[in-house]
Amino acid sequence: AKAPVRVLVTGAVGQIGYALVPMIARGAMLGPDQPVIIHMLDIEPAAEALNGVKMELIDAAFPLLKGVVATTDIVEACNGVNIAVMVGGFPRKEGMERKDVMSRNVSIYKAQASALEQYAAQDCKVLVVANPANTNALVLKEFAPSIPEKNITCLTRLDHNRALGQISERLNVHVSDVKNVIIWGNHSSTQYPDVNHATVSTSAGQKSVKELVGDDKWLKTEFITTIQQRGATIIKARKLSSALSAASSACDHIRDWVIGTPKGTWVSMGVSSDGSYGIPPGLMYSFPVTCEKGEWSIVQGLKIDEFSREKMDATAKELMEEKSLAYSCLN
Ligand code: NAX
Repeated sequence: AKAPVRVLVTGAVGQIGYALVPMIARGAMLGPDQPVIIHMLDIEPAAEALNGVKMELIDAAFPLLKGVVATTDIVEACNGVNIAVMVGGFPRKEGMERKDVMSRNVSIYKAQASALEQYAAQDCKVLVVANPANTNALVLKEFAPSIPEKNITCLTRLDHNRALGQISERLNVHVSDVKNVIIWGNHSSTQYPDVNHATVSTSAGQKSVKELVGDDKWLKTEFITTIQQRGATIIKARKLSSALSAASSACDHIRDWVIGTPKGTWVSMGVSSDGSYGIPPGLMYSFPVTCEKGEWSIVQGLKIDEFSREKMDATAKELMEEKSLAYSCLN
């Protein structure tokens, strides 16, 4: 039998955390034959609720779940973890300045970076979900210099999956037949969902999404804004932000990273830029990536037209601004 993998979920009491831990315990993240030990961290006011989630995990009698650590102590939470999914953070509340929210998250991610660096397993893979996701991941990377840069990522897979979903609805094809959309940039309303290289599997082979949709105007306007605004649309409908889709996408992100992407398929991940496609090196930016043997690589050589270039640069510019805001919070 395989040795259990330790998976940390921070903010485990929150909506995403509550949806995510049972998925992990059922094998949706690491596969149906991989035992797991789930570490859950939340803050002191949530300690009792955290214990309640632990009780439910026990009650569900998951065959793959070999242990649960539920704690408000960051050191205990990080101890020996192989995977860390960072969902906990400080949400923006009405009337709050952007800088105040940033400042709170910078201090959280700075502290958690040090704890991960000191106590997590050497090869720990980190996924930041909490917003501002790219910039929280950037702070984590800066303050955990001994964690390999390639092990720190942020979630844009939800946006990627939303784009697959919208194309599937529009073309009336199954979502699993659509592939190779791209989310470029920030997990924010400046992200650029790009279908220029996306395809659909049909009985007559792979067809281009652009050709099948046949409506360039829709792809360049409504499609893009639908994906950019999807989070807000869900809040409007549910009075709560996306949770099950975020949790499911976090599982997809880690699963593909660890197990690998299928041949000929790429996914979107927020990763540290190496300068590919003219994106400033070191910026945490969402790129198309393929994964093999636990390592992601940015897909190279895609043709970028002028429309795409502008959108890719606009979202990079926003990330540079967030980066300087984050740095200004350090002083
Ligand atoms: P909730 O407010 O329901 O849960 C957040 C949890 O984090 C709470 O239980 C809170 O006590 C805990 N927490 C706060 N500070 C903490 C700390 N320092 N250490 C550990 N835990 C801490 O939010 P939820 O709806 O679950 O969303 C979580 C985060 O995901 C938010 O930042 C949200 O903006 C972000 N999202 C990111 C998405 C993405 O695609 N990257 C999509 C969904 C989601 O909006």
